Amino acid sequence: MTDTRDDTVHYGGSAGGWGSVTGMAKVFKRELSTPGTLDTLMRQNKPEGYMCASCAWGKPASPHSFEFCENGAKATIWDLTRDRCTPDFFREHRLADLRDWSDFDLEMQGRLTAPMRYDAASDRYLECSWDEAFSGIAAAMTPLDPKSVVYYASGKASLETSYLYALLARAHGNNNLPDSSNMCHETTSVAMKKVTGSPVGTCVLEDFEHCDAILYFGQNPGTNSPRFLHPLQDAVKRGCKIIVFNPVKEVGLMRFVDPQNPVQMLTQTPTQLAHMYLQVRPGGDLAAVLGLARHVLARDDAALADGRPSVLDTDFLAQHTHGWEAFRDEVRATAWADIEDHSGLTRADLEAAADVYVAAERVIAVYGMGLTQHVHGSQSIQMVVNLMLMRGNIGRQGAGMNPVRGHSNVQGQRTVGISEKPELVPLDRLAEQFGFDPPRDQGLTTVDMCEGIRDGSVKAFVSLGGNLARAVPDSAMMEDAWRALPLTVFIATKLNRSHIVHGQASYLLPCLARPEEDMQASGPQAVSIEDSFSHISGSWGKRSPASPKLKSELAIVAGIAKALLPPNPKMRWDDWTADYALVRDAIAETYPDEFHDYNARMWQPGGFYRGNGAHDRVWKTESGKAEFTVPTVLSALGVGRAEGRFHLITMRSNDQFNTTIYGMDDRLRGLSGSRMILLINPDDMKRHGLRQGDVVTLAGDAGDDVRRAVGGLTVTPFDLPDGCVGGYYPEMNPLVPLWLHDEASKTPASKGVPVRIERAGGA
Ligand SMILES: Nc1nc2c(c(=O)[nH]1)N[C@H]1C(S)=C(S)[C@@H](COP(=O)(O)OP(=O)(O)OC[C@H]3O[C@@H](n4cnc5c(=O)[nH]c(N)nc54)[C@H](O)[C@@H]3O)O[C@H]1N2
Ligand SMILES: Nc1nc2c(c(=O)[nH]1)N[C@H]1C(S)=C(S)[C@@H](COP(=O)(O)OP(=O)(O)OC[C@H]3O[C@@H](n4cnc5c(=O)[nH]c(N)nc54)[C@H](O)[C@@H]3O)O[C@H]1N2
Ligand SMILES: [Mo]
Repeated sequence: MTDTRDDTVHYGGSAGGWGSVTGMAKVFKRELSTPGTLDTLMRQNKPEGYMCASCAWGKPASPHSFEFCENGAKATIWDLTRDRCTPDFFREHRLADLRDWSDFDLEMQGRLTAPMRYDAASDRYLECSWDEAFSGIAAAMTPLDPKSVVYYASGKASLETSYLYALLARAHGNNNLPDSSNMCHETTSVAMKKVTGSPVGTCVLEDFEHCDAILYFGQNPGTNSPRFLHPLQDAVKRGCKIIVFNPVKEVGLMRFVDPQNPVQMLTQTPTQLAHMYLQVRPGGDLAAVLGLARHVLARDDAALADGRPSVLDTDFLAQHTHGWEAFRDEVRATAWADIEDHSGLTRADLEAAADVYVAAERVIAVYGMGLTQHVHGSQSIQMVVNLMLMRGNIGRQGAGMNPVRGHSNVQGQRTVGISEKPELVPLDRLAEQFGFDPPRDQGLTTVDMCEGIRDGSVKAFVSLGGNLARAVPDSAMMEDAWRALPLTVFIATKLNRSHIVHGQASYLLPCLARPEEDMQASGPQAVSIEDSFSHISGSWGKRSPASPKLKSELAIVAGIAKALLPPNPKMRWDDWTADYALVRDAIAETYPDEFHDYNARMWQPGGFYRGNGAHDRVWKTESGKAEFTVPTVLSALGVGRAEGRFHLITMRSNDQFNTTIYGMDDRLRGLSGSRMILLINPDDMKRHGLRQGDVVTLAGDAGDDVRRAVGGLTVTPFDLPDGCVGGYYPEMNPLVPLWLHDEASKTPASKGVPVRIERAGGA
């Protein structure tokens, strides 16, 4: 494995290790979190414990004694801060002034404590009662066409809340239920569903104990799912080979020191994770995987010529797949020169990677935003499926597709009905269960919603968590549009920019965070969430709430529903709020195959498995088989390469959770002090006459007439393929055109944004 080139910033350390411990301690100290935080951390991701609100990685049945990571701990500590953002704060600050504040400073005010409504006369949020908030929201919404109202969810709220939220939207009369998944793994939901019949990953956590090779595309576990490093380390120690495809040399995929292993901590001898690290061009995975497939075919030809058995799983191909011949012929017809050009990788490297694939009995393909956030992201995912099908690597132990989900319950929200796609929801059953007529038309995705906010067809926006003003593409251009909305409603734990870029009428409704005790009429309530492996676990909050005026997310959703909807004895909003077990009974009635005996099974160690057709080789596709697909392109980029154009990768630092910025460090990439940086290859710097420390502007180069720019970026040499640059999300979001999204799912193409570099005083 080659190490990072020495003329770039680099971090010589490893993921995990002492760095992760000090990273945690820093936030812990600054946040002066409430007593009992340590107890919460000890119960994190344990059976009968508290399920971390950071990422969606699986919860093992036999957890480590510290089954949490640096970033999971940061997320918990961030929720349990002592700081409070009370109505007094708004007495001191008009919203116009807060528009100049950074994301970091806004959230640093601490937990929101009381319901508030926007007062235009004073340009402030003023405290109101919960009843005033609910009746005010209902009064503002009632005159609106229900189709002009959007119910967005950021993927954190529990299954119970999410189910009721989706019911609220449908009973109100729309399927406008986009969620953060629309900017994230919607590509998976659409692409995987089409070819495997399952919209989610096909693996379970135990598969990592049996795989011989892992193909690892565009996911950064060191930062985004650090608990994954343990199964990866164990797999490597068993002899499993990991082949990484990523334009960025992520330390988390190279070296890991297990903070739970005293010997490794004291000796600081890391486990080398990646067997090969291939710095593919952004969007080049499609060509790279096609190259692997081409070499697998060559190996098969050679085997058959020598009278050896086929290297393909011919029985599987015959019994379980559709479209094989067309795919095979396309692969044979594709020239290596094109594969090398689009992937940026050499034929020799791709052949070596393909040999690892062929030698492995069982292979898992892991992926994240590096595949999903491209214009042809769906085709990249389907190309990986093609390769996996060639050797029957889906639907058996130790093999399968493993998309790593983001928010802790983002997959679960889709499972229980938060979807703008009515065909994915059992509407007939809901109609029968609740005696109403659910709308049947397509709802709005996040991108559709942004377009609707811009053209005025969307009138009201309800946000169950999240910070869309910052998370969406074209964020600068969107800000004026948000402010023209007649109504915005935010259910949130902390103040963020979306609340400041509010509609003409606006409500800010503070909720409990998951570690906090949720006391209702029947006693304390647990909630449940679904992880990336389709396992559902219960979670108890035990800490005392940040303020006595907080309500649970579920109670807030029920409060809005009761005020807005006509009475319906089958929609038992009060009973549901009093006892969440009744909500779980309703979920089990809607989805009996997956959620039967829900209230008992949610406490099973490791969670209960809700099942997955493709995992059992039951293909719920059009042909009833797993589908091979023939790609129409060789690169996932929507706007191709050209002289002077770079493709921007928008990245997460190790010190953020999406739009929540914990600090200015990106420890694992050896960067610190500022997020306004432009990462660029030293050869490209030379070619463009740039020096380290120059301050430049990035300008959009997508070919439309819109001026998009982000200035004040410090040039920082970094080990990247030529022709691409890196910068942080959400600071770079003004550069992502709203129309640049995955062709099938509309997931914004945040990893392949066409830009040009401008120097002060012009281009
Ligand atoms: N601490 C922390 N944890 C998080 C989050 C967080 O912000 N902070 N966010 C959560 C959420 S919502 C999500 S969705 C996940 C996101 O987790 P990831 O899926 O890991 O997402 P990113 O960090 O955006 O990008 C992943 C990787 O893709 C690489 N990449 C970029 N372009 C390409 C490409 O064209 N091809 C390939 N092969 N690789 C490419 C980048 O270099 C990066 O290493 O993490 C979740 N967990
Ligand atoms: N350029 C670019 N854009 C991207 C991405 C990218 O990689 N590049 N990634 C995309 C992805 S993968 C995602 S998932 C989206 C994320 O988009 P969102 O999910 O909309 O954003 P978050 O930053 O996760 O939301 C943070 C806010 O949620 C609120 N919050 C936190 N905890 C809770 C809670 O328990 N309950 C409630 N009600 N509120 C809470 C707080 O007020 C906090 O400020 O961004 C997308 N945008
Ligand atoms: Mo995400």
